[in-house]
Amino acid sequence: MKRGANILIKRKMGMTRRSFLMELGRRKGFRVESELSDSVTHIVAENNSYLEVLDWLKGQAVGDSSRFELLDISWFTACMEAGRPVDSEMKYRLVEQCQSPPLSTPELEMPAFIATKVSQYSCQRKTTLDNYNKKFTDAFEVMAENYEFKENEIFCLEFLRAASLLKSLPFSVTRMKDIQGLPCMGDQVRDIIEEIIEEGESSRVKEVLNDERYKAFKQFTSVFGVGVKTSEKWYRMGLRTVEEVKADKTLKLSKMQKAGFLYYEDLVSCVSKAEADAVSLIVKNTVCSFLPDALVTITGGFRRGKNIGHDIDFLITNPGPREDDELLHKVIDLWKKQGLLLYCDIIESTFVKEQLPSRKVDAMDHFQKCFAILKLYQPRVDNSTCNTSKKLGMAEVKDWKAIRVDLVITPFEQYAYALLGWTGSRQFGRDLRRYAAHERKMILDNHALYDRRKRIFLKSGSEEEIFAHLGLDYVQPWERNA
Ligand code: DCT
Ligand code: MG
Repeated sequence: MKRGANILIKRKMGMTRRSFLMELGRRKGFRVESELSDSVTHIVAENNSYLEVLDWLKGQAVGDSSRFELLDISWFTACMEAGRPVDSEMKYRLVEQCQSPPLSTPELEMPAFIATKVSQYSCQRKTTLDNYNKKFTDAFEVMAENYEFKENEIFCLEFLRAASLLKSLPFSVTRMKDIQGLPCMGDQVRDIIEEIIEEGESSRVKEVLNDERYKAFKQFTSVFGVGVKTSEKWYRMGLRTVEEVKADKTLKLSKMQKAGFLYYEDLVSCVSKAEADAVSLIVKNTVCSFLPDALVTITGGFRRGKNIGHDIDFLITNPGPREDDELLHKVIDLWKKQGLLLYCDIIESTFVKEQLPSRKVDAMDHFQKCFAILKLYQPRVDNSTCNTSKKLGMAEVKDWKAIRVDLVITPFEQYAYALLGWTGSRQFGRDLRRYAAHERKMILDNHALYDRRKRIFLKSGSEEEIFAHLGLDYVQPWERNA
């Protein structure tokens, strides 16, 4: 930032102050850019007049400069205090004053701060688990789920994107003005936000929550192995609850669904971080007993810092030159022998070398994998001397919990792509692929990144390299809770 025709020291001080304020803004969750770009919405200056900033803007080849709000530093300070963007009222605006124009072209190094427009892609936002807009995002997720049950993908995605966007905001939305200029805020979404602001709840969401079909589908899909198609079939048969399905002995259930009903209570109760750590130890020990150098990484929600989940996802790779196609089978066989395996479905790899990545946004990948249910023994906290499943008087004590575990085996050279994909969130992954396709003419999936213009595969040894290939700032796993 320029401080008039001042000497070097002052300018240096200016840069330090600028860095400090930029850092402060970023820490508070604002998007503060160091350079002017298309996404900039607000320009903040300190010690520069309206005319000086305007002159500087003219030299920046930005076209119509009226699209920026030119504000005084007092606006930025007010935002920092409020923890949210405050209205750019008159008192904060830089305005033309009766003063003579600067004698020479101002040599503005850079106007102070530039708060940028929020990106429509969640891979260009930081979304931690601190959600300041839960009452809105919960409502959107109900709407999205209802549209998913109706197989209306467009409306479903509209609500998922809106939920994801509000999760990334560093403040609670309290007025319609707060969402002005934000992407992903369609009419349906705005109506619900408005109603929640005014009434405290949304009548449309309430209607869905009381809807017979929604309630039945919600129950059915909570069973492992039951999706929308099966739910539709059962609903048409007049079934409405999990108990009714269980009681109907004429139904043909898949092996997966049978396990889903058998361990229903355990599986609907969430997996805790402590349980994830305990299972992680079992997986690592078993895998390393066969391949000591294997890399076992927990992915999914737990890698994003969540402390509960519906399952535990693992990625397994062998850094050595040799792959072991039998590893997964060996692990599963051992668990069977140890009596730890309650269910498993092994899917063999369908990966074909040199095949282009999948263009589908929600495509399954081709890795060898296993969807399993493990028996996790839990230490009982009681005074009895029995600490295993022994007869306690008349009652049998269950001292284990059924836990859903996904194991995915990846070749080492695809590991970074698999890690990025399996870390999620689902919405973050969708937006990464959408961004790659629409903004970079590249195709990304869990195996590779392909540059369509150059017609080459881009190799990556780490997630950081994938972001770099895509021209994106790196987003940490805990900032991917979109
Ligand atoms: N994923 C993927 N391909 C699949 C399934 C999942 O790339 N066939 C990605 C998307 C998210 C991530 O893997 C983990 O999936 P989930 O376990 O469904 O999601 P989660 O974020 O771990 O959520 P939860 O806490 O409910 O397990
Ligand atoms: Mg998971």
